Amino acid sequence: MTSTDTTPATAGNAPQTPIVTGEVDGMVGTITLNNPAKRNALSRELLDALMAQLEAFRGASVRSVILRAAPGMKVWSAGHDIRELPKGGEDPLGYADPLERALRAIRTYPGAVIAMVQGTVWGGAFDLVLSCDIIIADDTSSFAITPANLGLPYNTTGLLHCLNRLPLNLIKEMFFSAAPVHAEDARQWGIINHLVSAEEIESYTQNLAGLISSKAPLAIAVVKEQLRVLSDYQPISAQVFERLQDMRREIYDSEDYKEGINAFLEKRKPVFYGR
Ligand code: YXS
Repeated sequence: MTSTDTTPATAGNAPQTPIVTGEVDGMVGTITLNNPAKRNALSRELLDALMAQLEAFRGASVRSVILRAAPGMKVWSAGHDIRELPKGGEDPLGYADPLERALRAIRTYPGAVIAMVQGTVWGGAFDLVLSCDIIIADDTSSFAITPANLGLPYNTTGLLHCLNRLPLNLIKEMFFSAAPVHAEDARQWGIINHLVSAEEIESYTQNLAGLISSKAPLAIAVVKEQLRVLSDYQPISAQVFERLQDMRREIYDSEDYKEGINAFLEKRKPVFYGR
């Protein structure tokens, strides 16, 4: 098993504990998110390291990738790093946002990307997990999408990811309530492919990744891209798209959005007035 970490050593000091590590075992690569102090918040630093690891795997023709949190973490990922969200006046989830770039990197990786989920998944990390091809979770897992906690306008691409995977009534309940969907319900709703015990999730995931890696890689890479192109294809007119963007701009310019961010940073509950 070879391991590579992509977190640069700090100049002059001993290398920090890498917040993202990669290991390759045969034709299966594993990316581990390891920033417990910030609950694996999806910061630019963490996401750049994740994307660098995927690129390294692509260069090494790694056929299947497992994406996981470090063992023992109760939070798989706390979602977008709220400290890096704009404080208003610009799209908080624009095309160039590091999270959006990471989602595209996962969705275009020419091999299976399998999310192995132990612990809670929040906000944009739910979009990250949904962007993986297969999700395997244990009974400590839960999934929440939380823009309503921040007053944040989710982006249309992210809504499409949800619409391609989940029933509309579940999507509405998750976005409206920001409440976590726990493991058993996640299995029943089809959020996850397999719910397995904490004891067996690692071997189960490794075995599935190994099985997929033994199949014809070109056939898998192409069928994955065909499915991505077909599922992303949603003909909406330029006028409709512009109207949706306008509606989102109203939100990210709102007092509520500023209040949501500030409340998190000040560690207090937000009070929203709908303006
Ligand atoms: O105060 P320190 O410096 O120790 O740091 C604290 C938290 O500030 C930090 N942290 C985060 N930092 C940036 N962005 C985050 N999303 C984030 N979450 C946590 O981690 C340190 C420990 O946090 P603490 O004390 O709350 O940990 P805990 O174990 O008591 O609770 C774990 C969580 C995940 C339940 C709690 O941290 C939490 O509720 N975090 C926020 C989850 C969330 O709302 N995520 C959505 C982010 S926005 C996003 O993803 C999308 C844009 S959207 O809004 O559309 O969904």
